Amino acid sequence: MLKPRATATRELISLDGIWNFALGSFDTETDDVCTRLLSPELQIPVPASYNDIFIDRKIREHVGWVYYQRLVRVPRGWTGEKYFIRVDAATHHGRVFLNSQLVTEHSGGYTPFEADISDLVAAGEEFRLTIAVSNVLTNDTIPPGKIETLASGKRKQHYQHDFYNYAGLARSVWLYSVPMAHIQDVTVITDTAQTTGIVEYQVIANEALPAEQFHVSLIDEEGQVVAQSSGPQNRLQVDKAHLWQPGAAYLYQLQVELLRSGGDDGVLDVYSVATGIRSVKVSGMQFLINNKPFYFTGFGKHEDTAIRGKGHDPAYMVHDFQLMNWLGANSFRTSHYPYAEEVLEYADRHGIVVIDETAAVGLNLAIVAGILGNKAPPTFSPETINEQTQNAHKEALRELISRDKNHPCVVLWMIANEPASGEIGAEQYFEPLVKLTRELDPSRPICFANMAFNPVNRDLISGMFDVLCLNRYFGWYKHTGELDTAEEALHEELSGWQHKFGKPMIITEYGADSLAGLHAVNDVPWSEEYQSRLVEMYHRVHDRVDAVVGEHVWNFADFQTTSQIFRVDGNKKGIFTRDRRPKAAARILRERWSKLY
Ligand code: GCB
Repeated sequence: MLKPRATATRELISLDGIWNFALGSFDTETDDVCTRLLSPELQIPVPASYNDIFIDRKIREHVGWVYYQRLVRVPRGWTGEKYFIRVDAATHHGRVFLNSQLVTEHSGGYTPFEADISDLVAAGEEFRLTIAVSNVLTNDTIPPGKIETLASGKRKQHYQHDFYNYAGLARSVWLYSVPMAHIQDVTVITDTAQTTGIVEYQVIANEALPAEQFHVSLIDEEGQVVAQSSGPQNRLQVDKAHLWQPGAAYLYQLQVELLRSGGDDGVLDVYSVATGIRSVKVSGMQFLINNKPFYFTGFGKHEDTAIRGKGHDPAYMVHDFQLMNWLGANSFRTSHYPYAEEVLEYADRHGIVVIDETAAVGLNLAIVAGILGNKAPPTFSPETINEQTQNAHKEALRELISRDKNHPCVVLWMIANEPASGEIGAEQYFEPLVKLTRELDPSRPICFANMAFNPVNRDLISGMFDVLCLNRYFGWYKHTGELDTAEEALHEELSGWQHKFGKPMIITEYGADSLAGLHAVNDVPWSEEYQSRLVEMYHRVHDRVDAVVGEHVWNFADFQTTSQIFRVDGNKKGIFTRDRRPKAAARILRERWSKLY
């Protein structure tokens, strides 16, 4: 699905701003809110999660549907065009109503969807746009969850991940136009052969058009056309190409034109895709970008800030990238869901490498049970993670790859975080997902994040993946306060994985909670010093294990979680506080990463 853009043939109107807002019930079927005018008593900014905007527990902890509404006018010049409402994300289910009519619905809280409204409202007319959003998570959704009805009748949402279930319209909403005959999709795959850049493209139009009506130009950063071609698919070659390099991005524009038929001048439609020429490969124990070994330094992140929750905010986005750059971080992971497309565009532009993750977090019933000291039910069963979950997971993969396939920054797909990879049923669950991911994108390696309960002798699925990604908390959840023992245990474990698989390994999570301002001379967990010493301990081990090709600290910044006795106003494993002030460990990372690469 192409990101909407204003071009010579397309127009784009942002619907961000203040919308009317209301709580709905658990089930929209019984609600008539979408068919009437909402009072402006409660108003809300878009984009933002709704939970922390109001001073009202009922809204913060609401389980079910909420409604967003505003008036929208279709520009009068759009007669003869096609136009769409596009929602960048509705977490986790969205239903779009035009006046009283349902025009589209979508499940999956972090990928876009749209509705063609050209036949429903004429150019120049105004309509009432209502978007119903539900935050409910069940075994049919990704991520999964479960609803409990408390004795009081209140519904409580449970889920197997720790970050807070922020919901609403956390990304932009758009109204945009395209010409009647238009470009529907573009796929770009790049490679390198010595100094030559190779760009393969495929264009899909919404109507069958002869090949000569497709015209493609590759334009460099100086505006010079460096290669041209016709036809809906082809292969372009660029001599002495400027490669997209980590830390040194170079972006060509792949400009696609649909020409008018009959040879008369002019175009039906035009759309450009920012294209970084680079190659990604796994070879032995190395991860190669442009045939050079790459070592990942950086973080698992969250889209999380005070008040806006998961609302996209360009000021925070740029500041976060500045802080990562200050530390010498060259990469990050979109833990634990696809991030706003603007984040990937920025990473493309600035040469930051991305591990792109689906929202498949919490496919593991042993973690929560383990924390509560209960016996865990099986993760994979008809009553728990089942065929419906797997179908939702497949859809999540399709939508992630369809949205992000053209970003040069994305070098690795992460298809799940910490699933029960050692339990019966894991292979049957993951095999079809691995196959699907490889069919959807044969050009990138794939991985999942393995957790400590499934070490090398218990894990059943790592053989299917190209890169081993390990989340490990030695010195924190295990061997707490005992860094010497933790160091030995970590080294032994990583050596075991290297010995068995001989594949590149990224430590995709390591870290410790620390309360900013808490200091201690001894190894006192929660102090800034302990967090610092723990990351130093990991670094010593990473440097001793050849297969380790990267380290992502958990987490970039402190973030909000559900209420738990081992979280203090959220997860405090940030190297920065939630308002982005550095803790002591920032210095350790800066020293190491800015020298390393
Ligand atoms: C993990 C999870 C991450 C948690 C983290 C923690 O393994 O992948 O989502 O936030 O541990 O701090 O417990």
